[in-house]
Parts: sequence; C-alpha cells; structure tokens
Amino acid sequence: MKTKTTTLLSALAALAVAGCGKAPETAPAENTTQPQAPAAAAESKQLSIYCWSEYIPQSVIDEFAARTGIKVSVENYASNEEMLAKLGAGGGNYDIIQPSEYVVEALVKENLLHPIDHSKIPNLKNLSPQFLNLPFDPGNKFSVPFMAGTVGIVWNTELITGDIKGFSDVFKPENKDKIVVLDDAREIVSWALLSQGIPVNDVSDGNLEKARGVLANWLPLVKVYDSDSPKTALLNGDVAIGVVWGGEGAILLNEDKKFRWAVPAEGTHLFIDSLAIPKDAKNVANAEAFMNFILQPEISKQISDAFPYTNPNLEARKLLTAEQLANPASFPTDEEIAKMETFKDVGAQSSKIDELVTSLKVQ
Ligand code: SPD
Repeated sequence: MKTKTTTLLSALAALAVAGCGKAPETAPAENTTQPQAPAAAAESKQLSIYCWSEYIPQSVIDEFAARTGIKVSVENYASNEEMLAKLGAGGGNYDIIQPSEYVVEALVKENLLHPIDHSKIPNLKNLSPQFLNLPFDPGNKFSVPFMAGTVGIVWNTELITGDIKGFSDVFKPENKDKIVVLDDAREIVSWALLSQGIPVNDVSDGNLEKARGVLANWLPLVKVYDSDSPKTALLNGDVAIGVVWGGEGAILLNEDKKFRWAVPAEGTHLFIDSLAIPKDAKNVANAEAFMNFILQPEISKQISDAFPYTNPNLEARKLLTAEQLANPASFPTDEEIAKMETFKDVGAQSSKIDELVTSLKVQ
C-alpha cells in the first residue's frame, strides 16, 4: 500500500515553482500514417516515459525502440498524485507522462505542458471523436487520449452469494476483510458521494463531510488497498469482492468465469488517461513519434490485448475480437457511458479529499 504524502495541489505548486519553462530541443518526426518506424529526432535517441503501471506493454516499448533506434526508459506510478509529487520534487526529466483528464486540466491551467504538434501525429485520425476535444483540453492542444475506462465492482461468485448491484452491496459488515479497493483518494470519495446522490465533482466542504460519514463505515471493512494490481488479491483468493479499474475487472472476467462485473447502481465515472509532454521535456520530437506510434491500429490492439480498457482508437477496435468487444468491464454500453461524468480539477479541495481518506485509513 502506498501512502500519499503530497496532494495534487501541493504537487502542482511545487511543479510551478520548479519552473518547467526551459525551451526543449525539438526535431522533426516523420509525418506518416503507415505502421512503419516513426522517425527519431536526429540529435537525440532517448525517450523517457513516466506512466501508470500495467498500462503500456513492454512489447510495445520494445517494438518502438527496435523500429526507431530510440532508447526508451520507463518508470511507473500508481496514481496521478504520485506522478505529480515526483515531478514537483524535480525527479525524472520525463518526455511523456500519462495524466488523467482532471490532471491534464490542472497542468494546462498551470502552463506545465508542452503543446503537441498535430502535424507530427497523423494517427490522431484513428481516435473516436467521443474522446477528442473534451473540456479538459479543448482541441487536444496538450494531450492525446491513450485509454479510457470506468471503475466498477468485481466479485468472486464462489465466495460471495447473492446479487451485487452497487456500493451498498460491497460495503456491508459481512464483507469485512473480504474487500479490495483502489488506493486512490479521489476515487474513494467519489463512490461515497455517489452513494449519497451527489455528483462526483460537487466536493464542497459540506459534501465532503457527508462523504466522511459514509467512509467512516466503509473503510474499516477494507482488507487491501491497491491501485497497481487490485486483481491480484481477487485472483489469489485473498479477498472476494473489489472496486477496481475496468481493465483489471476485464482481465478477471477473462481469467475465470467465477468472476462477475457490475457498473455500480449508484453511478461511476468515465476516466480518460492521456499522453502528454511536460513543458521541460528534452525529447519532444521523440515523444510525438511515440504518440503517433501507439495510435497505429495494430499497436493499439496490442495494448488492448494486454490491458483491456476502453480503447478510444476506432481503427484498433476493428481488430479486436467480438469477445474482447463484448467484455462489459472493457467496453461499457453507450447507455452506461451517457450516465457517467468525468472528474474535473477541483483545486484546493483536492488536499481535503486526500486528508479525508488518509485520516480514515489510519484509524
Ligand atoms: N493500470 C492502469 C490504471 C489506470 C487507471 N487510470 C484511471 C485514473 C482514474 N482517476
């Protein structure tokens, strides 16, 4: 379990003070829609990626390196806040990061991202308009959608009897020490808000107090907090039920028919995780070449095969099997998506959200 000591707000402040304002060295990348090697920057053969764990398959990294001759280094994080904390502490020197929508919004507000040259990323045309030009980054000036997804409930029918429809069926006294949840304060608070009929972005002090009341009952029931691989505790039988990322749920459904999935009756949210270039990145052209590379249908399919989230790439979806497309944890229905909000940047309230969950976890 990771303990977060830096909030979104304080990390952003540290990042701004660190001054991500140096001019990057850029070089042209080949403008191609073909699945051949993207051109590397002439003066640099490096690319440093800081991304969520279990999201970009090593085979994709290796193929990019083999085709371009670019040496790629990869580091992982388990939450947006962890990523921002490292950037704010001056760690890394990354060329690509992978923030969720509300963090793109915050980074853009703070002028901490490098604009993306769309002429270097012709494969943007493969993305569904549903995931482009969204309010967190109008015109996708700073971000390229990687994967989308939802958070839902997965359970082992050999260990849990009865129907599971929503959070109220998960957080029941009889499930004490049988539950895994994501180790992510914004997520956890959103479930408590939804259980009270409160929209996920309405995080006023009053609503956070209501969430505190709910979570004071829920969190003592939790056995495992894990954002990297919540499926593991379910697979090894350590827990029986969980609230997890859609891609993790999809892997469990593929693994064993004893697992079931439900979109919580109280509601859930839609996340859009994107690739973005920090303002002080050294290898901008290589970062744009990587973005174009992963948007090739065959490469994007490889990503879906390994990590079955909601793939926003329509050309890649054409290469997926009917079974992959029918996995309810990977691809919510349009009707389900229509009911989902995306997280917004909530400014100073993000610190209170982190403090709220941290205080209840340690009790
Ligand atoms: N293992 C990859 C998990 C990515 C989940 N990102 C979702 C963020 C929602 N706030």
